[in-house]
Amino acid sequence: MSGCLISLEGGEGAGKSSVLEAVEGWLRERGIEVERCREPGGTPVGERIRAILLDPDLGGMDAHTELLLMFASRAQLMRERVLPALAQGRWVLCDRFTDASFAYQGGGRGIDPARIAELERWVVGRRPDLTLLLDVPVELGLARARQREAQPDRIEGESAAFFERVRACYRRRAEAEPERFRLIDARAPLATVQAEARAALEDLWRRRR
Ligand code: Z5A
Repeated sequence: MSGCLISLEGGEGAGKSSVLEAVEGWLRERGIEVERCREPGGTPVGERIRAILLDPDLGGMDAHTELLLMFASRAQLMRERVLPALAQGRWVLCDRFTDASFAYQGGGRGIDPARIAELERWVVGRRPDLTLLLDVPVELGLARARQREAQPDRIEGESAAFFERVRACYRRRAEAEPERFRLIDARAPLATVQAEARAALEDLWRRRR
């Protein structure tokens, strides 16, 4: 059986990392082999690209450069980890995937989504089997993220208006593809959010058995 590709998406401080832990544990308890990765990054090449993308000293980066670097990291991740894992029947859990490019570089920076879709066809060629979208109001997410980190990275330093556009774009994508997305209200306590995420995985698991 070929594996499943599951992505976690959401704005700043939505709780993706915290939810990934819970979801991974649930899958392993069921004997499913899991490949966990993050974007940008997830490979030695991708982690170097990530360092460039998030460096707060590189404030002059053009939006198209940013988009192409996101996809350069993704190209490496697909070939080095995602495609081999899926071919071996593993479930891939990815902390962000192509929807993030539509939301941040499309919604946030204003790049034409048709351009991003071209890159998606060329570099990725598929969408996740399931996308968990952790939706949280921008102010709440930023407050959570601020508690955790001292200095914001290059993208975290963007304005609240930028993050509002990102959130709106994510929500539109979830509305347009309800069969792929599970929209989770991430204002709820973490245990509730984790339980909803596990329930979505359980649905997928039952359908695949
Ligand atoms: N990016 C892009 O622009 N284009 C792309 O194509 C891709 C990415 C792939 C790096 O992503 C940046 O790259 C990101 C988008 C951009 N920039 N931004 N902004 P990242 O995923 O590595 O970084 P991130 O978005 O900054 O993730 P994060 O801030 O680490 O968020 P999180 O993983 O969703 O949150 P968390 O670490 O699980 O939780 C944050 C805190 O909130 C923590 O203290 C938790 O204990 C707390 N928390 C979480 N959930 C709850 C609930 N439910 N209640 C109370 N407290 C909670």
